[in-house]
Amino acid sequence: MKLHNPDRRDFIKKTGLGLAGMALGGPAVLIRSRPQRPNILFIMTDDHAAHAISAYGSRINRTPNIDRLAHDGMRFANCFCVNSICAPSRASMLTGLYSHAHGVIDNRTRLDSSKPMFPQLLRRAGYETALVGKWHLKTDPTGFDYWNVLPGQGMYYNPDFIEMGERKPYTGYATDVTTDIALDWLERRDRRRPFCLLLHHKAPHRNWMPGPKQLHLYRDRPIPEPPNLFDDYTGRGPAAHMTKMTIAEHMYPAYDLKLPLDPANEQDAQYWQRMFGRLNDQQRQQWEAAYRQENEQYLKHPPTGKERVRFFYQRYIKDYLRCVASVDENVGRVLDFLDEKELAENTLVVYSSDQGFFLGEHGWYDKRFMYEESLRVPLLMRWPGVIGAGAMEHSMVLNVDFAPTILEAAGARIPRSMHGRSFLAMLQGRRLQDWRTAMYYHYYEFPNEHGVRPHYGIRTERYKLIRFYGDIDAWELFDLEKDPQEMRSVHAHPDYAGIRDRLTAQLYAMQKTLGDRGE
Ligand code: SGN
Ligand code: CA
Repeated sequence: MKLHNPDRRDFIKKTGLGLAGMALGGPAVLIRSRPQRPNILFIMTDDHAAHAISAYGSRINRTPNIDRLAHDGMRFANCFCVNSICAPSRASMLTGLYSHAHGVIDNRTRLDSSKPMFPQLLRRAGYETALVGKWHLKTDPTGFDYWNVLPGQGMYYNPDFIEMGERKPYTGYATDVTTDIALDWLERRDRRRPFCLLLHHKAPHRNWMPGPKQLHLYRDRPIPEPPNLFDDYTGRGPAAHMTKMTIAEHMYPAYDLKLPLDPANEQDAQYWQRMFGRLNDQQRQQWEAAYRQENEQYLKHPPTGKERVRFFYQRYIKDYLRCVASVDENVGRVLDFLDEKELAENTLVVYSSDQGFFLGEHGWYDKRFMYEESLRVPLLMRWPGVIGAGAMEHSMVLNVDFAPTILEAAGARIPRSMHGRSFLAMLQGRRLQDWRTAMYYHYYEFPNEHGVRPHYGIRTERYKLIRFYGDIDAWELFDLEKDPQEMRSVHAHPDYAGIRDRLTAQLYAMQKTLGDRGE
């Protein structure tokens, strides 16, 4: 790395950073010798899959602002969640614990606020803390000097927020409004203390309503389809066959696909009215202008068979990516703000999502499964002077590691009870000798609207073993090197008997160590 920027050189002198890592090869890494406590800006989105970020090699969109974090910081190629659903993931990030230990095993259970959580620990250590946007943990947020959150899942248009217990309506698009509130708090914050801001977007969660500025994006541009859009689930056990999350069969025409409303479809009408009812006249006009022509075409010549699925996929993915584009634009606003206020140098910026998402792979939307698209979460971290620009990390990190890592970066104590482990050393370009080479996963919510069976499993660098339970009892084993799309379970294959037995024993051992029940 060339230190051609005089401001940067000054900064390094000022903060007592030593130059190290030149001998490591690859991007040079600057290691702090006397760390100054960084500000923490944790941007999180809802259901943003890594494969819809260009820094992760997306085939379907560009995210130039999110990519700035990868360009100037570190991209984690193998970051996974431990239970691919919203509330449990959020609780894991806050507490550093697996679901069974923090208690939020599904979206229905409440968070036990007495568990230590990193924002509250930072606050005790002298940070000013704030939370803006999606929360979804039912109980009021604790450990924040300021909080302003969306009730439940929140609304895309003209959303209500709950500011420190008081419900207030806002005008505008959720991603813009959430960013406005966050920037406003940054302006007003106590400058004598480092800050920790959790900026948590609703987007790009279902029902994928684009903002007014993005309504025409991708208009005449078809988005490439995943190769397994027409997966018929042969080669998998019963769980994949039993889902209710296919683009072909399980989307509401109006609510999900923005097709003209059929009042006879009462459920769809009710869902859609709840969302569309929020728009003001001007927003409605913009909205209708965006979908009108294509909808008229659709009604005149409704596609059938595979063409119908293709049309639905285009509708779904374009709206999803439009929501992502607004997130990207707003990430740019926040990064520009940090630059303008000269905060960028001493702020650790984290970008992640509560889980991954299926973007048509296996014919699906939604998440929940331990399959790759849903298990993997994006993780980008920028901390100038500590993380080398353009760095990439392949070690397996988990969302339960976020809390201990952030606490260590802030020089705060990490509670021993946390399951996760700090990977701060990786940010500094150092290897952690005894880092994990396998991870444990457990998804519990059942019954659920997408018919995904509860399951637990283990993923190593090469293999994934899953056991589905509930009203079924089925195992799957994937060789991710030979079958990265997880199309063919080799659980019963004689060549894999040894691996299967070894992984089964390892899975049960991990379950025991973590203290999780089987089913
Ligand atoms: C809602 C969605 C589901 C989604 C869950 C969980 N349905 O219930 O499709 O799986 O949230 O998402 S909707 O009809 O209300 O849009 S999570 O990210 O909050 O866990
Ligand atoms: Ca989510």
